[in-house]
Amino acid sequence: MKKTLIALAVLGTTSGLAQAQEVVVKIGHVGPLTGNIAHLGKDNENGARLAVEEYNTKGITIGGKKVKFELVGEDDAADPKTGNIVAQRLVDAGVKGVVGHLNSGTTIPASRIYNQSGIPMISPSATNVTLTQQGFANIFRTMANDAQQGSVIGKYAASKLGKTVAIIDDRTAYGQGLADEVEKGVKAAGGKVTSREFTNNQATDFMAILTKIKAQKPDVIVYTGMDAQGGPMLKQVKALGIPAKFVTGDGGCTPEFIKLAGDAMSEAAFCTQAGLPLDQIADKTFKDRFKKRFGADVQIYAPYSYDAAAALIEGMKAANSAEPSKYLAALKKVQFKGVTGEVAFDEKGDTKFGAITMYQYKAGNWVALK
Ligand code: ABU
Repeated sequence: MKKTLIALAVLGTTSGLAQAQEVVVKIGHVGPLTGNIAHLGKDNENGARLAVEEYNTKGITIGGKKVKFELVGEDDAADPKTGNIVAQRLVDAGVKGVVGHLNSGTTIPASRIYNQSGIPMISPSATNVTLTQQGFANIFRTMANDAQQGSVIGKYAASKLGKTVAIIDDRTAYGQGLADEVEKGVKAAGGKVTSREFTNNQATDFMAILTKIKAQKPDVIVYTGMDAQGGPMLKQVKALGIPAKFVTGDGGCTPEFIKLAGDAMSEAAFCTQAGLPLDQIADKTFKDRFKKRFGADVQIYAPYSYDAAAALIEGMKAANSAEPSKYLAALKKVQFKGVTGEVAFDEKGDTKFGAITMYQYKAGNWVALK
């Protein structure tokens, strides 16, 4: 008995004790892992997962204990009701922070659940302006918002592509909100909005809307929605012989859009991202590490998802605590070099260093315009 006690005491002075005291800190991730934009949800989840795995190699100690971060993934199927259910599930599972959700339409309602629970939530992709205007101290995002994006799209469309613009949205919080901002931008640039039409985020047939728009002969069609609709919509624009330029926002600024639009892609297609091009982000090796780990190319917001997870961890490190009530104040003040560049939040929780990039389709890819 005496020998056993001595052995334990010796262990307690060595790394064996630190090992025994390793604590698991759960970080939630939510996005659509099923449905027509599952490829984007997986992209976001993989970004957060890479951050967690890479931070775990650094041997981080918080509150005197070695910490292992664990990503708990949930699927909200891009559906607001499911989003609320899985948000509550993450809270009940004891996550200390959440990366997500992907869609504004799921993120905004779920943010109320995280707010009531006091758990910090950082979306890497939900761009609707309202998200950070609710007065919630624990809600953040790592990319620019739709006031910035809509203004760029509207002004670019009306000043560079033509004076008359038809706008179609998908009636989601994102699509509708961005369409409103695009309309303001078009008018600010002296252009005219010929019509506002809408579809939904499950639609595949846009012929009736496009036939109506064709008769109005707009110079530009702007679609605010996701790639699952935007790609097929451009195909139908071509099938109807509409000569308008086509512009879509960040929800369509993906390799998947190009695949879905197929031979309708041409240099008359444009899109925006609420961030920097992959070859201009701070960490030039990110895309290769991502590809090596997941065997897939970045779709769009994986780097911003990485930085959202990194911000949660940097906040915990700065506060020397993983308890939300203790590290939230530190998270609000973090500033560090993430994979996308400097990461820091303003008083509302928006990124301080948001960028919007306009792309044009050229020779098989979206190419950033100078
Ligand atoms: N920002 C594009 C897709 C996500 C969203 O805001 O709904």
